[in-house]
Amino acid sequence: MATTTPTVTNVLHTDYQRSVAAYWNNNQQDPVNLRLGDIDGLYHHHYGIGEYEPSVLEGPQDTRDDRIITELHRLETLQAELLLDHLGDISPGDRVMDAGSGRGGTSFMAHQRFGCQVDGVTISEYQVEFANNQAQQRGVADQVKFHFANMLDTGFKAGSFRGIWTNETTMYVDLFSLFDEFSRLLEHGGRYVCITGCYNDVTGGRSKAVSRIDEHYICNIHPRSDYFKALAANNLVPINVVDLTSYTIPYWELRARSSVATGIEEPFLTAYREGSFHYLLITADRI
Ligand code: GPP
Ligand code: MG
Repeated sequence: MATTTPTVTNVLHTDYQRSVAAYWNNNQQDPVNLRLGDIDGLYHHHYGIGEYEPSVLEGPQDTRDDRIITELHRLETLQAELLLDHLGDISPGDRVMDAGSGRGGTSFMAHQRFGCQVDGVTISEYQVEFANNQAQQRGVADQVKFHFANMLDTGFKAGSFRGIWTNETTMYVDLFSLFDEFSRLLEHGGRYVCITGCYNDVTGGRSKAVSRIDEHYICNIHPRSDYFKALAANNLVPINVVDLTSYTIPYWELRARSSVATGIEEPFLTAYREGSFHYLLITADRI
């Protein structure tokens, strides 16, 4: 339908965007995401928050890893719940957008919670297909739709969304272009929620640990200050900022002890502990 489907045909604009799309089309068999998602069909591409239950490390050795994996998934789901808590009042008649929707985990949770239409956009055609298959299996394909679209230029109608979020996806794009598009898409009073990793302007530039994270995911982590400059430049006014750094460290400590560790655990732990990197939640309203 013309009102719900983006009309942009030229989705990938740059060689960088093509390389990011290729990464997410081709690096999708990592057990750290599939084994966790298989637990309940919510496939996340973000990290976790909250204390883990210490007993998962105890008990029989042969089931220890399964307990850790279940716990990691619980903490990732908790992170998405926290993000959705900040979206404010969303009614079933509203429409919300998941920018960089991955395999759809947060989108399905949003639909469960608000009962509204959810549109996910991603530049990975693999992810679009995976998430739309999930929507079919869940019987919500008429309400939760995933589009092969660029979050910098979605093609959706101006003012058509009550809420937009990015769950760890802003490090792939220029924030000024992104918030320009979100400002166009949100209705007046509409809300934007961002969970991100950003580097600390106070400690200086990009630390070695932060650079290792950038290399690992082919992303470009922004300084904390850029978020607020780009929001202010686009009529998006912060109402809440929460430093989640101390809440995500246990997730990384537990993940480092699991069979699904990927090697990026130590750079995250170093960056967070040395203070060169924050895990931040930012909520802003469109004025
Ligand atoms: C990946 O989630 C998240 C990102 C690629 C963004 C980088 C995030 C920062 C906070 C810097 P994932 O679930 O695909 O990663 P992994 O495979 O490591 O679990
Ligand atoms: Mg993951």
